[in-house]
Amino acid sequence: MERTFLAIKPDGVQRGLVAEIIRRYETKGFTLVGLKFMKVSRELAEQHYDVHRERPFFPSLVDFITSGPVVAMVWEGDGVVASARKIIGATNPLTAEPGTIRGDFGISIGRNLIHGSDALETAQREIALWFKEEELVSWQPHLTPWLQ
Ligand code: FUP
Repeated sequence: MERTFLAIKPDGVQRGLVAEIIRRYETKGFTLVGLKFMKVSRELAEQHYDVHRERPFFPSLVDFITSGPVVAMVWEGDGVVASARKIIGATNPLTAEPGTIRGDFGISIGRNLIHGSDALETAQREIALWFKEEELVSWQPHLTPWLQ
C-alpha cells in the first residue's frame, strides 16, 4: 500500500493548526500509520533537505525547521503521495489555492506550515529517514463497506 511522509512544521504547531491539518487527512479517508511529536536535530534537517543544500535559502530553512517542535507523520492509502500534495497546495502560500492547507492558512514561503513528500521514491527515502520500522503501525480502519 502506498505511503507518504508529512510533517507539520514549527509554524503549524505554534499556531495551533495540528488538529485542523490532521483532520483533513483523516476525513479524506487516508490511514495514519505513524505519528510523533519531536524537535528536529540539525543533522536530520540537513539530510531531509539535502536536495536544497546549495540553494541560498538552505541555512534559513534548516534554522526554521529546527526552531520548534514538529509533528512527523506517515499516511497510507491509494494515491496518497499525490493527493496529500494537492491537499497541501503550492509551495508559496500566497499562490496556493484556497481550500488547500497553505492557501487557507499561510502567507509566507518560509513559513508554509507543512511538508509532504513530492514523489513515491522521495516518500520512501523520507519515511526511512524519520521513522524506524517498528514505529509504523499496519492496521485496517474498520470502515463500513457501504459500496464495494
Ligand atoms: P515543497 O515541496 O512545496 O515543500 O517545496 P520545495 O521542496 O521546493 O521547498 C522546500 C522548502 O523550502 C519549502 F517548504 C519552503 C522553502 N523554500 C524557501 O524558503 N524559498 C524558496 O524559494 C523555495 C523553497
